[in-house]
Amino acid sequence: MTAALDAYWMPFTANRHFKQAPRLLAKAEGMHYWTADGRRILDGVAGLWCVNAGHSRPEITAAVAKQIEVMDYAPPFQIGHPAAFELAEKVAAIAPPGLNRVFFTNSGSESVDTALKIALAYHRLRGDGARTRIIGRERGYHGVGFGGISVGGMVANRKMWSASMLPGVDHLPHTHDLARNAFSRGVPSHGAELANELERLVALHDASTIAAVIVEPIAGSTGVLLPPKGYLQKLRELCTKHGILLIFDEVITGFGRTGSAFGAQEFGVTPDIITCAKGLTNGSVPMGAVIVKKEIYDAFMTGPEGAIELFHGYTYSCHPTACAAGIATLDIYEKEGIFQRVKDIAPYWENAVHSLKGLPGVIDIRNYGLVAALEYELIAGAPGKRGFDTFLKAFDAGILVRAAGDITALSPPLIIEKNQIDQLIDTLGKVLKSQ
Ligand code: PXG
Ligand code: PLP
Repeated sequence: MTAALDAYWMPFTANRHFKQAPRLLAKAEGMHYWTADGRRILDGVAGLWCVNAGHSRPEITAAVAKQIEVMDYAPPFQIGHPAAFELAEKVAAIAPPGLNRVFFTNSGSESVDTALKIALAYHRLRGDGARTRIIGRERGYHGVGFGGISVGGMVANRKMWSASMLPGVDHLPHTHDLARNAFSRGVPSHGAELANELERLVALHDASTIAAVIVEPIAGSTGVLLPPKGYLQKLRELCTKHGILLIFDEVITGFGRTGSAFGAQEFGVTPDIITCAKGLTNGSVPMGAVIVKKEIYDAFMTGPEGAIELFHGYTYSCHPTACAAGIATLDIYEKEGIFQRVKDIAPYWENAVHSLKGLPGVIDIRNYGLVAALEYELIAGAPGKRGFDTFLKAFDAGILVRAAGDITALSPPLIIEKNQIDQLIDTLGKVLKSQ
């Protein structure tokens, strides 16, 4: 028997609609969920872009169980525990060269807020305290903290709180351009010049007032928006030219999704700060991290040795169970060559998703690594309806996909096999044909 549904206020959910016909998951293993009534569902979105090594991995379960038995909790301020240092070293070892100092949080949203605070404090500590502006991007998603929604670019996440945004934030234009790039395979050819919009913002505000630019290498939450060829490189060049820190929000692109450890390596562009979460613990225990260049860390290590250098942290920063999960997760990625696996299977994935071209309402298909999206023609007067209906019908048909407005996003666990790709895409195809 399921408990009453009234008390729980569900996040990012149509609560009343859901509670009329609840969709309840009860068990997960490998590539699958099972519903409370025993139906098996193929997971096409790695939970929520996070279960990269597949569900309920025994190695992670054992590590977490052992840790919680030995030591349930350890305070993170002015005292430490070995697993935190071990995990930080492991994260640094797979991060791009030069990014080797790691601050732990409990989510992507906290990682973003932390990164923004570090960027602002960094400039101030170096005597460049007029750099207070942060530049985000339209259609960006950086979590739901006040910092994250300020630099983010999703109107529904912003409009209720518009008077409470961080001051001085501005936005680059998004790079989504179906007129020129529809049905691209991999990164689209057109749009690198949009990075030059940063020059316009510099001309407007002056570089001396800008602390950082934050972008997702691939925007996930708004429907898989890929960086045009050369765009991230150009952004990097302009940030360097103007002394602006470049932050890559890799909450989704981190830990193998693109075929490299981070999008930074995949796209050959090294930011100054990376935010991550999700795949860090394979989604098993909440955890996020901010990875910074050593120079940034060093800028803080200047006052008296007995003084706290950064007045920031969370009760659950580097929680022992999260650290244990993170260590076990990174071990799996390494042992099983998970990131390389993505590169190997990506061409098959690309062909499979693009086989849906021509189905009713489909106006774009795009892909990279083990991510893809299908975009649908808007139904007049009902934005988001086609995306949500597709999600509901797909769930009934035994696959979990993600609706982002009128876009279906796909991001399966990175252990997906070819026959499971076939099943996912065939089922989605049938759903689209039936609409
Ligand atoms: N940055 C990025 C790039 C993200 O994708 C966050 C920050 C926030 O992380 P937390 O752990 O605070 O949720 C995310 C999270 C979706 C969807 O619909 C994606 C996310 C969260 C919720 C929904 O695809 N990504
Ligand atoms: N609110 C109160 C009253 C607290 O005492 C604390 C932490 O001690 C917080 C919020 C912040 O919680 P956390 O450290 O889990 O983010």
